[in-house]
Amino acid sequence: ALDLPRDYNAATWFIDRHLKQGRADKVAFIDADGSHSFGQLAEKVNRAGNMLKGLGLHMEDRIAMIMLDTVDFPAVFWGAIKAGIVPIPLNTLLTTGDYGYMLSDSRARVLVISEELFDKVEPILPDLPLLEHVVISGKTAHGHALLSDLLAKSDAKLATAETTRDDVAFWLYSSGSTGAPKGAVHLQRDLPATAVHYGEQVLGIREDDVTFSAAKLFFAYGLGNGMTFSLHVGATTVLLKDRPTPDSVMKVLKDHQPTIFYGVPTLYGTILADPQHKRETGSTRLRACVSAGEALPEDVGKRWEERFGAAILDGLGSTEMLHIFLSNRHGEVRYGTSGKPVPGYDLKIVGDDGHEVPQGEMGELIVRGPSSAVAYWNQREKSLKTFRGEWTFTGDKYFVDEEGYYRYAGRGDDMLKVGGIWVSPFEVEAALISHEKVLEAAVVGEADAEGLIKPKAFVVLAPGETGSEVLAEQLQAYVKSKLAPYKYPRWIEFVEALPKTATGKIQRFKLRGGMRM
Ligand code: 3SK
Repeated sequence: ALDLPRDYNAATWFIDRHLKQGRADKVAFIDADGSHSFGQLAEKVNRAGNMLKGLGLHMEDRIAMIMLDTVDFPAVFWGAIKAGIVPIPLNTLLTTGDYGYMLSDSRARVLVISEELFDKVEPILPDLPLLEHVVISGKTAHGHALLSDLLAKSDAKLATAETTRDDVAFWLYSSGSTGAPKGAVHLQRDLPATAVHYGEQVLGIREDDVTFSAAKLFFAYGLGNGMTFSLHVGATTVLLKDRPTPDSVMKVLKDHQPTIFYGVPTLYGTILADPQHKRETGSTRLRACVSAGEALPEDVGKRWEERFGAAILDGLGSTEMLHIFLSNRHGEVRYGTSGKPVPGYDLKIVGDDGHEVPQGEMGELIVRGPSSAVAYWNQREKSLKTFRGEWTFTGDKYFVDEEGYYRYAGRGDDMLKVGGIWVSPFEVEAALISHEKVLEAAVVGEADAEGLIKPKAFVVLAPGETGSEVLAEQLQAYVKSKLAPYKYPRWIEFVEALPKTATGKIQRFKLRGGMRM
């Protein structure tokens, strides 16, 4: 474990240290508005911390952030941490209903939200009595306060809160296979642990790197990639506010020539689908790429390395462990595997009885390491199942091959990872079933042409209804209107009945890879 002092606030290392180390004028972030130096960032962080205190917040109070990737994100996140206040970045792609749940579950007293996303929360604000202030990042206040105005009025000096390494620093919500999302509670010590063990020791990030993460800052993967790792070594980070499409990503690669790029398998696959996309039309300085979120198909890794001249380090991480704890290494990449344990983390593969299985056999992957969340907020039973003493149960099935590489073998539950983000089949099924023409539905993961998993729905129609392409499209549009759009089923197959157990449970395993009754 890292030798952190007991009295510890992560902002001292990640933000304020750069001023003492002569980086005040070095560029920390480049976003849609231009460049922001480490000195400017440190001042903005102080102003953000003072802003929150000025709004009446005290140590351990919580704020929610629904923020696109601009420099306002690190300013608010670190301002809160430096003041001992707990920031909770939320996925920016969710629905009004999702936000209603998370804002009331977290009891956040302040919400900082990008102006582009305000309409998603506006209808629920009257139902959130504990939410006292809404602050808008952007130029249109929508009847609330503008972050820029509040920052301008706040003091540029802020005393660091007297936290310890074991104080709660921030939360991140993780989706579950059943029920509501769970707030994973992370400590001050967790951010430096991922920056040292993965960022420095595996990825080898350096001060002269320029990094770009297509995975957004709200996501644990993006939080490390697009913020913590660079701040740990004093590197420069490019932030993309827009959705990461192949074209927008290639434009950032071309314009900013990053040396490190972090993506997810779906994105690597779609970039490769256009033969014009290559090292010469992107970044000629690329020296390392990272993939996580879902298993990287072997072929995608090999084709990317050939075309872009930089290997992809595929790894496995989780919101609960904060970042990657199992990864391929430079010079030892084995595509089609998740590599080997990251230094500082112990891994075991266990059977249903909790005992380690013999080498080569499949079981559940469990992990012990210095960045594990301590619990899920307000969810005792789910916490007990996941955080068992020092070990965190991942729910992922793995086996280790003869050379010690970990190979992914699926999920222990029915959850799907789509473009790196968890999707619960139950949620998609519930959306489908709420359509008047649908009687029953079952959703499973199906590999697309690139070998990447997407939701597929098997639908039993209500009596008198007939399946057609038009109806399938209507149902897809319907799901998109009810849930975050990335959750919609890419294929819909109409069936007479679903396979079920004697007790009426849908046997999803029979639907994977096609209907087998
Ligand atoms: O969810 C994931 O797959 C993930 C991967 C890497 C780092 C962090 C996370 C949450």
